[in-house]
Amino acid sequence: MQEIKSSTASIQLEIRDEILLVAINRPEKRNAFNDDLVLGIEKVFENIPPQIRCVVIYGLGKHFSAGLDLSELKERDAVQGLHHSRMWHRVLDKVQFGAVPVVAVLHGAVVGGGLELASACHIRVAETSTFFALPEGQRGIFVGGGASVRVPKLIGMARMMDMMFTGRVYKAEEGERIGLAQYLVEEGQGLEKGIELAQKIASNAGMTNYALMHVLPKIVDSGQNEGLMMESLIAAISADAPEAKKRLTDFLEGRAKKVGE
Ligand code: 1HE
Repeated sequence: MQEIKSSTASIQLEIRDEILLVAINRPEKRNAFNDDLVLGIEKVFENIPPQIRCVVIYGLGKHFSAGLDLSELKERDAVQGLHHSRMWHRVLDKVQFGAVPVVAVLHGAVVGGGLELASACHIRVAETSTFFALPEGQRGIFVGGGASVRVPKLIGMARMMDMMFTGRVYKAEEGERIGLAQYLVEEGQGLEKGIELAQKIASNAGMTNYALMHVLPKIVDSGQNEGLMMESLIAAISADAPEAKKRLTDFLEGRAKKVGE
């Protein structure tokens, strides 16, 4: 077990074969993100060991994360606020567009910046205690960690507006139904499920994971013509890789699993 530690927060790291487990460890403040913790996340995603093929991130204690540490927010002026928000963008871009896919395992509060981190990950698993909210609306502020870009892509703009206008809280089951999470599991089962999914992701061809992480979001953000051209290019490059050729041969010669096996 490795630890990234500052005077106010820590992140625990554990390697299990090709999977890196990242545990946010500030339970006494409900894993609220002060700058130390945000920069700790950056350090983790800048230094993914080369053998790692997938990350699983989760929170220690009763909650995934209570979002931004509000005690730091009070002291900032507008210019500092701008730079602070851009720091979150920089760090969460390293999560979303880093070396390997990231599975978030959620429980308890996934609110504000906690939801911003979760929405920068590639797959979300929610335990039944999970609740999702964007309390920025009630705190008199606006999201600053990328939620306005990433959350509407999961649930649509109208639902995000509702969450901020009215303080609506989505419980786990409803959150899974609308797309805030892809998997709903019993309490205490999240990490096991997250690792199971990470193992599947790790067993993919590297080029497929790369295309999903780095190309698909650009296709989605682009116009139809550009998107279709990018799709053709990445399809051709992926299929040309020796690993793809081997996987296709394995299937054709009866050595690969069928769909659903
Ligand atoms: C905090 C924070 C925090 C807890 N910043 N200190 N996020 C919010 O508006 C959510 C605010 N937090 C809550 O609503 C609740 O804490 C929870 C529902 C998440 C958890 O409740 P509970 O009963 O388990 O814990 P608690 O007793 O409220 O909190 C325990 C301690 O954590 C307490 O400190 P203590 O010194 O009195 O023990 C709380 O003050 C502290 N704590 N949450 C600072 N968020 C990039 S922009 C993103 C913008 C946002 O994320 S805004 C949303 C902020």
